[in-house]
Amino acid sequence: MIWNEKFETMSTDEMQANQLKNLQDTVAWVYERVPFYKKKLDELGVKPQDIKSLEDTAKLPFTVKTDLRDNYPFGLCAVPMNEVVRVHASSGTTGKPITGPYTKKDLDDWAECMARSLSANGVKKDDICQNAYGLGLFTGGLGFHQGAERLGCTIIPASSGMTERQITLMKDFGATVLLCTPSYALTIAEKAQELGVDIRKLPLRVGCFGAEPWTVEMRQEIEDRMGIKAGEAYGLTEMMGPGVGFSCDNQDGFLHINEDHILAEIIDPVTEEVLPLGEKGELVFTAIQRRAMPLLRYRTRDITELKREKCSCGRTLIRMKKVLGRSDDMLIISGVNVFPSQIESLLLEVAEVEPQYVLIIRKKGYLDALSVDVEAKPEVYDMGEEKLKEVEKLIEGRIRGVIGIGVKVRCVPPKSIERSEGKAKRVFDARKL
Ligand code: DLL
Repeated sequence: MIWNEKFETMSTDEMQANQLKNLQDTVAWVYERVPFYKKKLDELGVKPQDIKSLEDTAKLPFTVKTDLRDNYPFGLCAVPMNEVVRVHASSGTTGKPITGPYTKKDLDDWAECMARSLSANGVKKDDICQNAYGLGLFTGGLGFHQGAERLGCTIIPASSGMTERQITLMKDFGATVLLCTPSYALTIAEKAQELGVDIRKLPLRVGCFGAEPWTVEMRQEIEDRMGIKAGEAYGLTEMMGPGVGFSCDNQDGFLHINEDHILAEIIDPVTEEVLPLGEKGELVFTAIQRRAMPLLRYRTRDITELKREKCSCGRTLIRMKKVLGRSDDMLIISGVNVFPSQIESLLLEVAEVEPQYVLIIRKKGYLDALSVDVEAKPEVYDMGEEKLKEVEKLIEGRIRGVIGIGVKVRCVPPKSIERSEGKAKRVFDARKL
């Protein structure tokens, strides 16, 4: 269902006129209130009144992750703290976390964006939503909570973890919707099987998964194991959290962007030139309605492409292709660029293994060596070494044939790879250890 007919099906001309006005207001807003942006704009000789068309976005400075770190925690905040009603933060594996402050209106807008996202994934007022995204500083938990609340759903704020309890809740409360990361959905599916609970026979019917890259093959695997339709949410703390992009009935690997709130561009990550629709590059966002911390031209590092065609679902909102990797996740193995998602797709086609894997990069002399540890299915593992060798060779051959690199594959025992409760960590770079 379309939550907001007006904005989700608006003509492009009207949308762009609306975006321009909000962009102009936002540039003036940060110019007057955020010394970091005043300095950057002054250095470029750009005044807010120079933004006369959407193409003028290209005149604005970029914002990068280190700018957020350098201004930690609230240096980029455009409102006094007494107008900030909530702060989220991303955990960040290295360095300081990224903070996301919100005004009351920012929270209201976020709930609207989340309601659109859930609604497009097929969630309705009568649904019982089990929210297994981490509730806390992470934007996933409260972001989905507010969206489901706006829709009028019944919410089970389970948060992530305690997987056995998730299954008990799902069963006892009759959850119809599961909200969590795709890797956690797999963990839940596996635990249910262990406990002898067939999720396909429960009332669960929809999942809204996101916060990490996952392939179409992984989506199908989760749909099969749980007997549900798996929708997708995309977003980042720097913009608001989830609610930036969402899938619809047309599961064609593209996600709609709430472009009345978030202006999207694709740039060449090296030359920083804006690329036309349909070309692949780095996604750059400007928050054009946010008041507490509207970022200009934030470089996400996520690699994708945009397209603007009316979707069969009726929405006119611009679409981004499903993100399968970040520029900083890209592995360069013997000069070949490899995204972990390419390997995931291939592994999921092999019936003898589980969708549980890790990639390990080591230095072998002067060369980089990639190895893939993947769990064998229990019945395959029990067949013994010879069978495992055969499966390893099969996967090595597929990876060589499709991606063009030589890798060492190891079929490891069932349940030997750590299960995810949030964002899965699947790449270990032993060169940096
Ligand atoms: O992951 C927000 C979120 C929560 C999105 C729940 C969807 C669901 P961060 O922790 O700041 O925010 O991480 C943002 O995660 O730049 C992408 O690289 C990645 N990411 C998020 N959603 C997807 C997705 C949340 N659907 C970073 N597919 C982003 C691929 C995703 N990558």
